[in-house]
Amino acid sequence: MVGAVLLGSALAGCGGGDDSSSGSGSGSDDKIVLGFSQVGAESGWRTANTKSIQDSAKAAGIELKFADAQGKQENQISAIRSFITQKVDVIAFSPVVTSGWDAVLKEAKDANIPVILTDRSVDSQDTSLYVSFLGSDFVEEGKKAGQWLVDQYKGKTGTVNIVELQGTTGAAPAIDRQKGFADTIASDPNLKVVKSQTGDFTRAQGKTVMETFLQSTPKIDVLYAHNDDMGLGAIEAIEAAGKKPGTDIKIITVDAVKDGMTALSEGKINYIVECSPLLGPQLMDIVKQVKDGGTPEKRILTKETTFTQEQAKTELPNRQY
Ligand code: GYE
Repeated sequence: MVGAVLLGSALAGCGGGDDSSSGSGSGSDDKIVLGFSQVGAESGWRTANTKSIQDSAKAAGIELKFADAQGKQENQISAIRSFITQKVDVIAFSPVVTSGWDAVLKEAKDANIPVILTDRSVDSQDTSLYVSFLGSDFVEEGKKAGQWLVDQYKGKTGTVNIVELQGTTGAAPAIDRQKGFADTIASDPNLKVVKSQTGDFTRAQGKTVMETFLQSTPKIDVLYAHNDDMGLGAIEAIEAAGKKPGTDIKIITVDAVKDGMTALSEGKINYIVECSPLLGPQLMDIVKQVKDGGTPEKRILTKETTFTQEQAKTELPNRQY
């Protein structure tokens, strides 16, 4: 991505953009109305993200119209249409999958309502359909997960059988976390992904799919799960199969929510790549900037780290989510 910036410096410039929206100027005492369409409540990450958005809207004095799409794109499209009808000032949403948004985004544009992508991206060629995209670099997360594995097996011989629990099919974090990981482990021909299937980012699906992996694949050395929740579900399946998670099967996950960090500190997970759900405060800053006629950066990245088992023990007491 060209022109990506890290948070902090991202919101500095306030251009005198061509503000054609109504309500700016004299009526500026009025509360900004933000319509937000959330993916659902599929994971600990999502719950923390929802709370962050609700809390920070309140703190910023922004009126939030919040819609939970229960994992369905059609619900997100209707929510966005309803926000357009209600003439909200700004629309933000976390697109469940990357494709299929052009029509509704054009409707918002024609109605002069700016749209901010939060957390996940869309594959629209016309990038003027949204003003900014705030969220993590998921390819980078996949690379970090892969690099840890490459380092673990450096100089060792023998095939390493990896199973992968993918996120929601067609979702940006599933596509990108798979790609970053695959590209990185390609440097070691011993590292082989033998099974890869979606667990839809949920604990229940993570467990079910891991059960089938365990049945079909006698030798599993490593599990790479695209989020903590699927990894936690898989841990239950591994224990039920009489194996020791973290020892018999090494586990790498993404997110670093409290439950994931707890399992990491207990030795059941081996490595977690952080993905921060606390996007609310930055989102409210962008909303205000857009409402004031400013031009936010097109791509705003969240700053993230990684955790080993030792680091998880130190970090756990401070974890907010
Ligand atoms: O990693 C997963 C959630 O889009 C980054 O969605 C988010 C992902 C997160 O369900 O736990």
